[in-house]
Amino acid sequence: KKLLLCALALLAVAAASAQHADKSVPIIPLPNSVKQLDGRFVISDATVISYDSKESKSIAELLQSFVASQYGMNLQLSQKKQPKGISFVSKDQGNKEAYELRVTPQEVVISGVEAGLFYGYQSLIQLFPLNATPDQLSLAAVEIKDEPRFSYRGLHLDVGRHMFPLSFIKKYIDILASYKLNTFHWHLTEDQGWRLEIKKYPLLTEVGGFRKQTLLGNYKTDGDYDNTPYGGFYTQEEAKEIVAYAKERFVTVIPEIELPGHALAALSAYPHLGCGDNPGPYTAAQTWGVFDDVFCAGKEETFEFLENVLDEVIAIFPSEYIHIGGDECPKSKWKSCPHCQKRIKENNLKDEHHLQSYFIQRIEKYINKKGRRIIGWDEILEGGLAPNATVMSWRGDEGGIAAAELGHDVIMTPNSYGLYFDHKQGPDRHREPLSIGGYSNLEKVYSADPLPKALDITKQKHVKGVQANVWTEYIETPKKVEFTILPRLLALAEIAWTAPERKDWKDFSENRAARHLAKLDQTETVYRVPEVYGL
Ligand code: TNX
Repeated sequence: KKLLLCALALLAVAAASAQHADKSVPIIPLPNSVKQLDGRFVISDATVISYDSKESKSIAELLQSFVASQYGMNLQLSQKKQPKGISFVSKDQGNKEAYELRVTPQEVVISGVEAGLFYGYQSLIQLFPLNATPDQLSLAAVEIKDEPRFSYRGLHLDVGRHMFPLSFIKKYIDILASYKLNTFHWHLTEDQGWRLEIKKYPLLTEVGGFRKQTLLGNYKTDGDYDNTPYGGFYTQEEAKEIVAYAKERFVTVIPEIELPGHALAALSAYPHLGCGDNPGPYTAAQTWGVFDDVFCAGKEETFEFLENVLDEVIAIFPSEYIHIGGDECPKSKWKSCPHCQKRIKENNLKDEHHLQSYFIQRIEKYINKKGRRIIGWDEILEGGLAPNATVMSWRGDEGGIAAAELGHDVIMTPNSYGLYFDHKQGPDRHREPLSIGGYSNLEKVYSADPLPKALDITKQKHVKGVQANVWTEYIETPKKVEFTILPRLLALAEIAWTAPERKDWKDFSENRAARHLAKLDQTETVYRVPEVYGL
């Protein structure tokens, strides 16, 4: 009996170490099935990359330029599969994001369709050695079958508080796509700036696109302001360029137009949309926070304006979702506005919270009529949720749980799960760049499970995915954006993609993330050295 126990124990140890070996592929996010095989596949100048369709050709070309730029080797492309070659095969794996990748000493085969093929390519290039000369380039044999846990894997960027150049937006999308995130939530309007050209309302960007000075925080006093206008905006052509760029990388761009709150920049351009009979003048906000002046919910002009804006937004962005904000809308102006009070009475609304719900539901109806769906921050639950709305849960997970229980789709982005990437990455604020506060390190993000524990199992299907948010009050340059998303983005990618039972913090932090950061060291991209490495 003792012997049997002993054998069982040995077996358990063997299983555990096999499992560990199984996990040590250097890929982030960790694939959902990995089998290590014997031997290596050697890449030389004679290695041919083959494809079998227009779609797989473009991915084959990506690999060709990767090998050329990394190792200075020019591999040939071919429509015919060659012995000892690398081939991209268009084969539906059931889920458009799924792929298979097989590396053997004889060949490399990547199969999938659309995003799946692209993700197969992303996994493949992560298997390449960091430092190798062309004469010693080889890959360890492995068989990977992979598909994501969640269909929505997002990262947000606030370009309202600070403006970022188009070239950086593209780099941001590149970073996102290389870790298999598939959604870029572009927060385009804020109290401090309106950043998207709207042809019908040119003052939105001419006036609302600029504020009086560059702010690095609330610590400046009025006397310090230098009166240099700060701002900028994206033209519709530029926004379309971003949509196309993202599409090539299988990233959907969801635009956000904030309403009814966070609207000061819009009001600075079109003051008649504020409350009361003679509203304004307003200026785009010069400090951070939440402001009392919001779109008037009583005037028909407000809805006419927003519908016209949304028409143009819908024409630029083909995404199923249009984000309509909905957060942090103070009700004080509505309380004293005769138009809002009239609306409340005429529609038998209980109070201003129900007026907010009236507002969102009316916008939802309009957007649904155009064949799109709305998504909003969890405040849209107040006063009754719009019937088809998807909720982005940010103030903890309660909003997400409540919405899922009502049968609504949900994206989890709770600040309590460490998903606010504007929060500092170390405990000591004196050692971190100035930030809004809060504390979220790599381990905290990694340990988050987007499925809230308190959510009934039958409602879990409504949780479509997870996103991290990058608010930029204190982040004014592209380098600081990189610093704040990296390496936390690596952990986000893994909780969004990999089955929770496969998560392994030790392997992630000691092996895989460390290797990815070493790779970043070879580029211009900056990151915070995570605390786990002892700094
Ligand atoms: C809350 S999250 C906000 C933003 C701020 C952020 C700072 C959300 C819907 N609203 O307006 O920038 O906190 O962390």
